[in-house]
Amino acid sequence: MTAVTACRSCGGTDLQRFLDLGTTPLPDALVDPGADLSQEERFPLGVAFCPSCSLVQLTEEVSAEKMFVDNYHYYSSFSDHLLKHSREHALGLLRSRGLGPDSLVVEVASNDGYLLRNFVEAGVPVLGVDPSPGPAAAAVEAGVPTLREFFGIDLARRLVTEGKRADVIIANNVMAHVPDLNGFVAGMKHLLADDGLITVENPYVRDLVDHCEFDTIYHEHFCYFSCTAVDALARRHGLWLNDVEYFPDLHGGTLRWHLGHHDRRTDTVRAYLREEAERGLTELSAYADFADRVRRVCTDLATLIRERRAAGRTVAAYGAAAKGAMLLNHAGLGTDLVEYVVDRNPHKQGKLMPGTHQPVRPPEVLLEEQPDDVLLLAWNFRDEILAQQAEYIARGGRFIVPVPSPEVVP
Ligand code: DWN
Ligand code: ZN
Repeated sequence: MTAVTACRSCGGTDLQRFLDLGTTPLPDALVDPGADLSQEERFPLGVAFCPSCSLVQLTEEVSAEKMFVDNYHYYSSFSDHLLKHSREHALGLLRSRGLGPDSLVVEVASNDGYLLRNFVEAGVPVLGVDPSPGPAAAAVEAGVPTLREFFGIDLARRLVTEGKRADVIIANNVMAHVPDLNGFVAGMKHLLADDGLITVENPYVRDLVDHCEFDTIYHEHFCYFSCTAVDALARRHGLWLNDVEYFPDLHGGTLRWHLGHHDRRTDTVRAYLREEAERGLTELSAYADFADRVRRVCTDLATLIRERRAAGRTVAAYGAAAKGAMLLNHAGLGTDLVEYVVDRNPHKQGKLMPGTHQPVRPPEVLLEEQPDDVLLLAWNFRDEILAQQAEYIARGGRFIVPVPSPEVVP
């Protein structure tokens, strides 16, 4: 683990720390039952703002190998909502970019091939890049050519030397996960064909602040983007932030930034940049009270669950998500309060949650055991999961939604 003293985008050394989340385990480092829990690693987690380029970022860095190779069980295909979102993205690009058999679509952090498979079905050549062994193997198995590597300028140079240029580069939920942010963007710039398009998707820091989504802050996410920060990062590498799309229902609020070699900036981008300046997202003031709000949500949530337990109610949780591990740890929700977590990813079932050690079990258990309450750790898929669990609710089950403030539904 290394301390971060300079902005990972602009190099500015005036980083202003505004949040300290203590020491926490790695959010995807689910524990094998029987493992020696005293060996479980925990790392400090602090957040700072860069006044030079407005990038919000962690103040400590854990190695990407440790997080995305040794301890990564995340598979994108376990959310119908995400699969629908990705398919719509692919079909839109097929239409708007006139892609065909002579094109090349590259996806960085292609996971289990959940998105590129749409291009494969359309006969468009693709290349996935993902360092995580499990998801990368699943992608190859699904017929999506995948390089099991980290993406950066070196890999981009190698691909160009091999005669490859990407007509589209897709980078969803990865630009926040790379330690060498400038090398990553330089690599996309180098690999992109002259009239090509880069689309980058990440959760929007404005919604993280507005909805107190502190549990999305963890060691895998080195930084948290505004349009202002992405604009500065793109310009530094000769790319233009030309358009932006907003998806309020994805991962708590996601932006899709469109980058290219040429200035084709839309009024939408200008409006976002103006609004961020007016909102104060380009100054530390927008983050000044965030730590207090986090403390309040954690306290209120723990109190609510203690009261319900004291009244004799049983409490489980849904979603062995990275954000779920963060929430359980920051709010101090051990097995005395939350007994187990259900998740439909079989790679997570049978393991224990990082730090708090709840067993991860299949969602079918909710109907078998009918706990009184279920803490919705995967709140970003609220509609999908509540609909899926209609029978549990019909039998009297209740969900506790933790952010933006604890709420019992229905
Ligand atoms: O950047 C990242 C964000 C965007 O997504 C990555 N760090 C990985 C991931 O973070 P996460 O682990 O917080 O992601 P999810 O996708 O919110 O996790 C949802 C969990 O819930 C997964 O383990 C799958 C599970 N799930 C389920 O069991 N039943 C999800 C759905 C929709 C379901 O119906
Ligand atoms: Zn900076």
